[in-house]
Amino acid sequence: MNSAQWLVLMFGAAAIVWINWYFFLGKRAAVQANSGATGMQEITIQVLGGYSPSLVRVRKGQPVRLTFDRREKSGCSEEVVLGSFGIRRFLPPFKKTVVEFTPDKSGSYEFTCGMGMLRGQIIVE
Ligand SMILES: [Cu+2]
Repeated sequence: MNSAQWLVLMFGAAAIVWINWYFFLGKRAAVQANSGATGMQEITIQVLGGYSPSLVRVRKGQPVRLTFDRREKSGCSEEVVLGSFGIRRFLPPFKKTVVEFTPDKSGSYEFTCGMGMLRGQIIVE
């Protein structure tokens, strides 16, 4: 093999490692919501081609305030759906939208865009 072929091979291997890290390990880095003196568990989720963080940990029985900070106009992310909590909310572009609920059962709950393409997860424990 010549050096150009090696380069392509190395690049391909690096891309595979990165993709695996991004989808499997990166996604697992859950963010624990902060709860201040009020007991409100607050977290801001950036909406830009996906949800960041996409995995959020909260405690059962305490109110949760998710602030969706939508930084794009792409039609895909204009709605967020938390089916298990009966929530469907329009997210105006370049604005922050607050969604509040109190999880009363532990488990793992999905939140998605209106079409179910972008996905995130809330873990209640
Ligand atoms: Cu979508």
